Amino acid sequence: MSDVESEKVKIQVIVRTKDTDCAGTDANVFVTLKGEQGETGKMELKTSENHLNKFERGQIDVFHHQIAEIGTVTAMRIEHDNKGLGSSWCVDYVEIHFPHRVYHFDVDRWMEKGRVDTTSIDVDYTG
Ligand SMILES: [Ca+2]
Repeated sequence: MSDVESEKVKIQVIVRTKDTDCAGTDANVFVTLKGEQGETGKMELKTSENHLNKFERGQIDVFHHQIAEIGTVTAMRIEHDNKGLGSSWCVDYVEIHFPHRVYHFDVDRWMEKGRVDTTSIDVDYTG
């Protein structure tokens, strides 16, 4: 194992879709974490540990990623590519589970082209 690989941190990204009409999406979803020592770049949330059809109404989906050390997390961006029918999506919250720390981000917003016209939301970590 190289030094670079040994410095990787295993995280879980947990996303809850709101339990409201048409909240679910089939668009491709990405999360970026910003930390005091760097940022992750866009991570695709591709394979949900617990659902074949991810990001549906009221669902909590769990994703696994390995990232380089970025220090204390300061902000999170969640975005989607607006693909698929009914791509609008209402996100309740995102939680990032590090081995020794959990960062909770309340989102509670729609992401879509059209009405609110945003497919990207930045949330600062407020503790
Ligand atoms: Ca879906």
